[in-house]
Amino acid sequence: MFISSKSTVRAFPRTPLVLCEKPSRLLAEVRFPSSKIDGSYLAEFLLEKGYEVHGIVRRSSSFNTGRIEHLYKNPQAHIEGNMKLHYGDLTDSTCLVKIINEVKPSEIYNLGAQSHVKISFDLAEYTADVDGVGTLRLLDAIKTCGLINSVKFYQASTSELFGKVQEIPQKETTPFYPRSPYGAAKLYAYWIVVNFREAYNLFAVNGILFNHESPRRGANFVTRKISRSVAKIHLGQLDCFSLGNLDAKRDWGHARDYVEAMWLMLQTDEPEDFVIATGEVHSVREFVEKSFKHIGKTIVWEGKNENEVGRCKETGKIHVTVNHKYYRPTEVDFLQGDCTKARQKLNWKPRVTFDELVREMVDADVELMRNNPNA
Ligand code: GDR
Repeated sequence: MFISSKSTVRAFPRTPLVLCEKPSRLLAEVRFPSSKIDGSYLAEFLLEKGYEVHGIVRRSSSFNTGRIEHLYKNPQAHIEGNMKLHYGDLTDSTCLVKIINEVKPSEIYNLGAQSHVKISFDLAEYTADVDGVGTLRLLDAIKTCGLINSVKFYQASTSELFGKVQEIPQKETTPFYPRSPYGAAKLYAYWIVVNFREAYNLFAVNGILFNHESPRRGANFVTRKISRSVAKIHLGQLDCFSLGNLDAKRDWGHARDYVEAMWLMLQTDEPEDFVIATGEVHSVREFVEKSFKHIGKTIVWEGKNENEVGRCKETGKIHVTVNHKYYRPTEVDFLQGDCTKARQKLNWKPRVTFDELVREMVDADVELMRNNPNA
């Protein structure tokens, strides 16, 4: 669901004064997947700032706008206010040209992607098309529409570029070594953005964001899979769930903090690439332990590799098993970002701590599952 939709947001400040004073920022278009978390938080953030936000949504036979429903002027009737949606797709150049030409944005945030790393091994060609060439299509559409000198472009780059890390921690100058079709596609996107900046003087930036989570995270990313399962176990709706590599380590922040960094990158005078991260590293195993701790259970690990299980110390029940099907052909074992540049130049810093993130996700899923056990 979350990988199937992409959307764009355009924005312009509502106040006529700002329109007059800053004509180059009159309009902003933001590509974001409406059913993904970043798009929904970014849309909220921009609407709050007075932007008019335009999103591109991929056509689907089922509704895929769940995470932005509350942003409609009338959510019951889907009546648009300052958030407007367009049907479109990163694989369709014509529609991108049409939408950009109609909207004439001043800011574009390209968050559209097939964003699941494991799934990219199965959908490698599609991932390359959407995440890699799709970025080129969007950049070319800006050029075709004659907006190269007026628009500011944000590209959702990723810590997956660092893959098999060549340096710890990873910063803007760390060499890339992607480990998946997703990472390789994003590598192309990264460099085509740099090329448009250097060749055509486009204000284009790469936000190299490390993992960022929230209760809105898609259900098959590891943090949300854990928080959902732990919530169901707490409510007696589930006994046990399976994970893959428990020892993978990530630098996990909160998505709400990270969309602010996206916006800040477009408010600078010179386009530059930035790493956005917390600098803290935790394992999948730790995320599991903390989530269970929050519902009053202590997890004790037994066994090794695929035979490892997580048992509840208090009840003796096995709640976690390991399943090989969740392993990746090539894994990214360890990511830790150094966001010193963003701290210094954007005055950005992460606010939500790891403990707060885990608690917020588990609490939200307990609430969700209590009201709707089939969610
Ligand atoms: P990631 O996120 O691949 O880092 O990419 P994900 O949550 O999928 O995996 C994180 C780590 O957890 C391990 N893992 C599992 N992962 C999933 N999904 N399901 C499991 O059952 C499981 N068990 C263990 C993985 O092997 C991995 O090491 C995310 C995406 O949002 C990208 O789009 C984004 O670019 C990066 O974060 C930054």
